[in-house]
Amino acid sequence: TERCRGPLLHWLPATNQSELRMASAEAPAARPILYSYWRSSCSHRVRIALNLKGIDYEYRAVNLLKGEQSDPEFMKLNPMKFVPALVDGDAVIGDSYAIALYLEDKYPQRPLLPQDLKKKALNIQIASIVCSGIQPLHNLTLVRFIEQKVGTGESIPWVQQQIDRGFTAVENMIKGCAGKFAMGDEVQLADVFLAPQIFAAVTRYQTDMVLHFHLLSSPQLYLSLSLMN
Ligand SMILES: N[C@@H](CCC(=O)N[C@@H](CS)C(=O)NCC(=O)O)C(=O)O
Repeated sequence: TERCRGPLLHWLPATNQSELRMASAEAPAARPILYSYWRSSCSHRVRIALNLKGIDYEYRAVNLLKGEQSDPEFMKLNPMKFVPALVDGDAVIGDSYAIALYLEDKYPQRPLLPQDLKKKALNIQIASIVCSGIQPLHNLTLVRFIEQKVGTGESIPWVQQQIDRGFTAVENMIKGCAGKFAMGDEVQLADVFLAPQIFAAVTRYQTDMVLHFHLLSSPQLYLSLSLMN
């Protein structure tokens, strides 16, 4: 398919190929392009990771409320009809978790994962809890479904319950290692996933996060992480 084909050099005649290779050797590398929606916590994770790593990128808005995620052109980038999607050269990645790991490998500056294997696994486990055990239980499609089938306002207590359950688990897991941030005094992958989830919980779902913050030495500093986007 178009997504998997990679660079199209092999379609060109031999002379043009070498000219193109020379030109691309001199041309500055194109900036990665992020397809994102401002309120999307999944996109927010990627924006924080890009900013922490100091990667210059082009922002392209996909308005979820207008249904732009179902645009056939966008679906070539993410057939799941979700944001975010990242295009970096010939790499097309349509999932925040995959994007975060890709950025970590391709742009090793300001690492998000520690060398220590146990801490690395804990970071990955927490990121996974957010992206498979919390956020999918309150994504736009599900919230709309609950509002339509169960009743107006009925999605809020459901969402609060899912967020509270996930954060209670995370809170237990970070006991003993939390500092200014969840895994210590440095921002790590777990924080890149937790901060947007907390931001959404507080600003959109009126969730009381105070209980879950008592382990952190600086909740205000932690919240400011979510403004890095
Ligand atoms: N596992 C995916 C989930 C992506 C996802 O659920 N994105 C939401 C926004 S945070 C979305 O695009 N929702 C659109 C919809 O539900 O129609 C990821 O982490 O990127």
